[in-house]
Amino acid sequence: MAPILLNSIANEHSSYIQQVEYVKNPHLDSMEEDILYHLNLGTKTHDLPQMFGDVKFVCVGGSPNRMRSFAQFIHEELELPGNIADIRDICEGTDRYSMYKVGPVLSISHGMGVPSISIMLHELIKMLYHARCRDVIIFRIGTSGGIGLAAGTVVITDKAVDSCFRPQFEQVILGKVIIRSTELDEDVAQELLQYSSELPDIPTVIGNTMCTHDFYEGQGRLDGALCSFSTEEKFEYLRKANEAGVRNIEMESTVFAAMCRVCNLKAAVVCVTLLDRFEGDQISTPHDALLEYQQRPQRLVVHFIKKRLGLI
Ligand code: R2B
Ligand code: URA
Repeated sequence: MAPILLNSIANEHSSYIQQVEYVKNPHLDSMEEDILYHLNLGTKTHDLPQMFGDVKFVCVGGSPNRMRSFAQFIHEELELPGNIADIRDICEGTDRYSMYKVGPVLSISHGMGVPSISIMLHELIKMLYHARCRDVIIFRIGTSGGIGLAAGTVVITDKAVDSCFRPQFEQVILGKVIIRSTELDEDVAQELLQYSSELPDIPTVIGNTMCTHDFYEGQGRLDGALCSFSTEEKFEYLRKANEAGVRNIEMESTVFAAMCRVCNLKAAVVCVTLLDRFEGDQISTPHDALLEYQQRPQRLVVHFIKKRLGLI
């Protein structure tokens, strides 16, 4: 089946250019009500413009607990009034995702892997549209496996690439393979890199991020329940990835980049490496070190937000 290339997105952008930004779906306008099922929100049950109209920064990450801690951290850093214990999970009626709002920042969990983040993004992007948000920047803050980098290094994604090192996301729609570009916002990435130099205890690089559909064999690990390749083949693959500019591996960046690009949302991916895949497969880093590493992308993004808000 020949894939259909939507890379230049000419169709997707121009045919609905009159439509309010962010959503790219002509069918939405004819719906009387939009139920954002997995977020437990809806256009008839919630006043979305009132709840979310002032959102300017959206941060998404895999784990619900990490995104709650991030919301509390933001609350402290922005010196917002009120108690952090009062920050409530807006999606508490469902256990699919968690969402917290602190001032102009939204913190949402997306679970693991492409299908999970993609469902969340469809509903989040529609929510931003219904809430009439403008000029939003979205960040994925997460963890990853490094390629030739010391554990704890933060990687700002230049290009999100697939398992064959191509900057694209393939999806089967109506039985046809559709390809979308995974380019991220270059200016936001450069600005993040520049601010990282003001945080000297956070080693940061910019590079390509490979997104896979599996943590074990899909990332060339030898320690899964099954493994169909040799140690030499694993290292050859990692070497090739390194040559293609890949600096880290995770499981959501391509669909995140592709959907945000089509929907006109400025997006960046900032992930910390938990290990160097040239040195091993198992994540044996001590728990406390892992916790500190996971705060690094959060600290960099908070620094960015404070700069943008003119607080520092
Ligand atoms: C990073 O970490 C998770 C797997 O452990 C996955 O969601 C990802 O992208
Ligand atoms: N997340 C991944 O997807 N891979 C790793 O190696 C570590 C975290």
